[in-house]
Amino acid sequence: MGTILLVTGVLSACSAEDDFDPETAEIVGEETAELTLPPDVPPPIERDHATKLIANMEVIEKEMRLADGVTYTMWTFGGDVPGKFIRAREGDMIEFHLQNHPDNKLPHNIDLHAVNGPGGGAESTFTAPGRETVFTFRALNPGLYVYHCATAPVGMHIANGMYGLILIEPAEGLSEVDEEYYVMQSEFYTEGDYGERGLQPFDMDRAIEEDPEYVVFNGSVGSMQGENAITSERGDQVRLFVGNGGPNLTSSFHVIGEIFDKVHYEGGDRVQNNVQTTSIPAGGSAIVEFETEVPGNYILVDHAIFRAFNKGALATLAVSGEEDENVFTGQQLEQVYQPEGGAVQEIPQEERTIPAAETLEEQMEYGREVYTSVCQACHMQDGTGIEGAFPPIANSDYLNENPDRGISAVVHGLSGEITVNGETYDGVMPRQNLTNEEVANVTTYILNSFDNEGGRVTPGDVERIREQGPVE
Ligand code: HEC
Ligand SMILES: [Cu+2]
Repeated sequence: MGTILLVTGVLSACSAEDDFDPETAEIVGEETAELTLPPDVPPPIERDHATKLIANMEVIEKEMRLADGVTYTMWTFGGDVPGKFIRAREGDMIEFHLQNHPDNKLPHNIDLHAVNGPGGGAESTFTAPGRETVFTFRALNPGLYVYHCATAPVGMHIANGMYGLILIEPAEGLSEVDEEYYVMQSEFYTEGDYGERGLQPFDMDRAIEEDPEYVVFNGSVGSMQGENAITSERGDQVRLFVGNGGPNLTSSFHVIGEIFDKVHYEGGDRVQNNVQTTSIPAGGSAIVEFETEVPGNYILVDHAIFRAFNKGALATLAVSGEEDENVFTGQQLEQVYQPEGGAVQEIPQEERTIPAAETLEEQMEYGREVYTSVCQACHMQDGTGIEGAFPPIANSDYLNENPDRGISAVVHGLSGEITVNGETYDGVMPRQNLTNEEVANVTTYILNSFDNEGGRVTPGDVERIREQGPVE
């Protein structure tokens, strides 16, 4: 008996939060919620009590960038896709104001998955252009929740950008981390194919087929790349609030080169440790946390990988700081591999049997074969590359200014910052193990394709660049 009493005493003493009931917690004071645009997250909540929290969300319909040269009429919560991030605390009484800008054409509403009540607030917030509606809900369940418009046709309102995240922090708060970011995946169904320029209308047939042209993070291709990459310092703890607006696809969310130390899968309380890829359903979320042990660029992808490399689902986390060879060395060796015998030697180039091209036509034909089998994986079939990762060799001012650079990239590899058509790239192109003949053919092929300015490269030119070393 004595023991039982003792145990009970210990349990109730261990945390004042044990008594916390979000449904009856006293509401103290009032404040206006600070909402943020992606990839930013409002600061952690310092309050140790529930409050009346006023959230103002303005719906704005506007034309926005979807990819370079491609725009789309987005319907936004707060002026961006995804919509503004809302951060509240378990037990808060949230007074939600939905404002529909007078210049908008359509009525909208909001269904917050954090709400216990009909439609998640959808019926209470049905708002015509130039009107405002208000409803109040109590944040009873901590977690990371999606919100979205639920006005008919619902799919179309979501497809046009109407989703975002609301975090209800548990009363005891979340653990302290160094960086927090807001990342949300979604798809766009455009009439034009991927990359087709101009203002692209919504394509209902493609949406019904669940066959999007774009799968993106934070509303556009390249939203978090180059200068806009999210950042961290080596040794920091990073927390990503990841949502999936859909409207249709489940995300296989993965960060290349990182392991999630913790995942609050489905945005709930439970934590799974040591996760490589987490599944995030449409209309769902996950909180992922990891330490950035090694500096470098980490690519966020939907590991349904064609979506990443062909539909836009790529973003970059740039980690700065000192290398730590105890965790990761980088390449330590690159040499010829010979199954029999270990001697390091050059592959005798004459022994490789490739046809010698006689004419420009033959060079083009053989060059195309090399391009398709080797270069296309990174520079894409049409030579346009991948924004933020692989530079275009189509209409490339960098290449046309000095075609020797093309030969050099192939025989010596290329790394460090370069500028191609006004965009900066800082990637690594590995040296390609090709014969002089093959290099001559493939560079001739690219110079005479993809709107480049022409030119012809001979095996002799390639030999010269091999001997001369990398071309600036
Ligand atoms: C594994 C991916 C990859 C492959 C395969 C690859 N490249 Fe590259 N390439 C790159 C990257 C990355 C850069 C930019 C390097 C930098 O930022 O310094 C680049 C740069 C270039 C450039 C100069 C920049 C420009 O856009 O004009 C040329 C030309 C080029 N590559 C041609 C080729 C050719 C030809 C092949 C096939 C023989 C090839 N590449 C294969 C990744 C690749
Ligand atoms: Cu809407």
